[in-house]
Amino acid sequence: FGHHSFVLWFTGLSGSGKSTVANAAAKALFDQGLNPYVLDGDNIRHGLNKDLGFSEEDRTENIRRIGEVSKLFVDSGQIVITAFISPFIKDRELVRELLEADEFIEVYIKCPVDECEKRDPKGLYEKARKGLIRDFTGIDSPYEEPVNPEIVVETNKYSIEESVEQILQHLKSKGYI
Ligand code: GGZ
Repeated sequence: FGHHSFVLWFTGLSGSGKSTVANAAAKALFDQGLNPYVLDGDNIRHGLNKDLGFSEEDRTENIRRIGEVSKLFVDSGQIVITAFISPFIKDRELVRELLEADEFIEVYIKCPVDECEKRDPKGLYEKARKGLIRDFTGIDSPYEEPVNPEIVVETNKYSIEESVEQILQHLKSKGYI
């Protein structure tokens, strides 16, 4: 019956709202009787991937491992929501290839970099501008926009609730939930 496991793979800049929307979407799915799990920096970069930094090579390895973990979750019947910048197209496509075609749902959390910089919830953009942090995405490290994401959520135009609703609508229209 309808529901099966899948990955909602969020991608977007630091400060774009990935974690916020991911956690709100997880709550909405939970309220529908589903049991999603959110993978983010807090439970991955502080644990499994604490040996990795922010060079291009380390980001690629970060995403590869998260892809493999996501695959394990999907194999176990779980719904996963990942919230990582995942700035490189080739890395996201590698994760897509790991999974079945309908198990990978790319969600572009779209927000202009100047708006993310204005929000600067952790003061990281300011530090990057001052040169205190190197290789910061959107400042001196690239972000490659998704070419054909299944969902685009514009967090500078819509509220968190509207963003979640857009994601749920997609999942319903495609028969995931
Ligand atoms: C980007 C950095 C950096 C650099 C530390 N570049 O806003 P945040 O704090 O909570 O989210 C960012 C997080 C990015 O980690 P990811 O694992 O999502 O990145 S990637 O997918 O590219 O591997 C930010 C913080 O870590 N952070 N240094 N240089 N973000």
